[in-house]
Amino acid sequence: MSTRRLFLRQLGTAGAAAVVASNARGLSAPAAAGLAGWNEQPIQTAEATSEPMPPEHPVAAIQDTETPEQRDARMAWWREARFGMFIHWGLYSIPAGTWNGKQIPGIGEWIMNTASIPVADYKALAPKFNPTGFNAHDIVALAKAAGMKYIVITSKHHDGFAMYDSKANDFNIVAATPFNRDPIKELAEECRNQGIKLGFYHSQDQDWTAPGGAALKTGDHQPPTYHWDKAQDGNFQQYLETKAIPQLKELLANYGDYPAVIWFDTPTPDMTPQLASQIVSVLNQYPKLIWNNRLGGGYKGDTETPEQFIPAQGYPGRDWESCMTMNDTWGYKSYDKNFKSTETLLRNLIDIASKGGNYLLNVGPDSHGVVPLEEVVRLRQMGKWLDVNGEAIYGTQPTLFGAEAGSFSDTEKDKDGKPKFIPAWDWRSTTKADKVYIQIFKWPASGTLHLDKMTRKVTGAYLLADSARKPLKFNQTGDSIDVQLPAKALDPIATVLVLNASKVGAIPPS
Ligand code: JFZ
Repeated sequence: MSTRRLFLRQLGTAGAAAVVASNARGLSAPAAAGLAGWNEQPIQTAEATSEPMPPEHPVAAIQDTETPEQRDARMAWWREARFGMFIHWGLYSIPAGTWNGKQIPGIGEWIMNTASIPVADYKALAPKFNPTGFNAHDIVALAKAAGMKYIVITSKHHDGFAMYDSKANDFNIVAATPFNRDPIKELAEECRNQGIKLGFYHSQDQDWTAPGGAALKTGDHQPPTYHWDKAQDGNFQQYLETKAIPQLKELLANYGDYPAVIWFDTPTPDMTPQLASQIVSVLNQYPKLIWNNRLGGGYKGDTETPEQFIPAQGYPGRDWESCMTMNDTWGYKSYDKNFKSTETLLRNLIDIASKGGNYLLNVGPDSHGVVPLEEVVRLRQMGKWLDVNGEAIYGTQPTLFGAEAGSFSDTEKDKDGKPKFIPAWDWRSTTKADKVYIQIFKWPASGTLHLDKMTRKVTGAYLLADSARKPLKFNQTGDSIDVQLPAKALDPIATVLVLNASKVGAIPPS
C-alpha cells in the first residue's frame, strides 16, 4: 500500500478533504511521507494480537509488563463505558474555518496549517480568545445526559495552544488570553462531582507554533519539515524536552485523579523509539492511565483508534475506539452544517458496541465556549434512547452472530483493492453472560424475527422499551429461533429485543 493510501485511509472523510484540496491546487508531493509507520501500526496489531511486544522498546511500557489480569483491571471502566465525548476546542474556534475572508477547506483545527498562517498571526488570536460562555458544569451534564461515560478534551492540539494553566509554556489560555480561567481544571472538578472520567488529547509530536515541533504536510509545504514559517524551525528533541514532555508532566500531576486517558496523535518519524521512551517513562509513573496507539516510536499503547470509520469486524483481541465527528470537522467551523442524523449516530454506537468497541463522538465548542445547538440536540436524543436501552450497550460483549453486520462484496473493491465491505442495517446484537440483545433497525414485515446460529438456549423474550416486559412468544429448534414481535417497532431508530439466554449450557453450533 502506498504511503499516500495509508495517509488517506487514516484521515477519513473529514481530513481527506484537506488533502484533496491541496491536490486541487495542483500540488503532488507524496502526502505526509512520515506517516507510514504509525498508520501501519493498527493494521499490524489487529492481526498479530497475541504476539509478545517487540523487544526493541528502549523502555518497557505498562502493556509490556503487566499480567492479563492487571490489564483487565486497568481497562475495566473503559470497556464498560462504550460511549465517550471527544471535545476539540482551541483558538481555531475563532477563525472557525475562515481566514482573510476565505473559507478554508478541510478540518477546522487544521486551519493554521491548511491556510499557511504565520506563527505570529496565529498567536495573535490568543488576546481575542475570551470564551465566557464556557460552562464546565453544563458540558459535563450534557455528556451525562447523552449517556457518555467519559470525556477526552484537547489540552493542546497541533497549533500548540494549551487550553490549561501551563507553567512550562506561556502560549496558553491562562497566560495569553483575557479569559484567565483554566477550563481543564473546571472540567476536572465537574467530572469528579458528576462522576464521569476525564482524559486529555495532547498533540505530543506536531506543534506548529513551537520551534522544532513537527508538521504534517498540506498544500505546498516543503520537506523535510513541511514548515511554512521560519519561526517553526528548531530541534525536535529540544521541543519535546522543553514543551511536550513538561506539559505532559503538568497534565498528569495537576488534575487529581485525572487524566484517566492520554490521547496522543499523529506521530511522525521524528518520534524515534528513543524519544518515545522518554514519554513512556513519564506515563509509567501513572499505572492506572490508559493511552492510545498514536504515541509513535513503535509503542502499541492500549487502544486502536480507527478515525471516521467503523472497522468491519472490530479488532478481535484488542481494545478499540472509533472516533468520529457529527459533521465534517473536529474543531468548530461556522458553516459546516453537514450533521449526521441522530439515527446514524445511534446506529453507529450500536454497531460499534456489537463489535466490542467504544464510540468517541466529537463536539466542537465555538469561540464563546458553547457547544453548537445541532450537537446538543443529537446528544440529548441519543441519551433518551440510552435511558431506555442502555443495558444493551454498556458493559456488553460483542455479537454471537456476526453476519448481520454485512458482508464482503464479490465484485466491488475498497480503496486498498480488497473486497469491499457492504454493511447491512437490519439489526445488531450484543451479549451479556445471561442475555442476548438484538437491536432491531428494520422491523420485520412478517412480524417474526428469525435468527440462525443462536447458540444459547433461550428461556424468555421481551422488548426493553416495553415497561410491562410482556413476554413474547418464541420457538427455538436447534440453533434457530423465531420470535413473534408486536406489529410495530417501539422505537423508530432501534427497538431492543432481550433474549434471556445463559452462556452456560450453550447449544453447540450445527
Ligand atoms: C487527527 C488530527 O490531526 C485531527 O485534527 C483530529 O484531532 C483527529 C481526531 O486526529 O487526525 C488526523 C490524523 C492524521 C492526519 C490528519 C488528521 N494526517 O495525516 O494529515
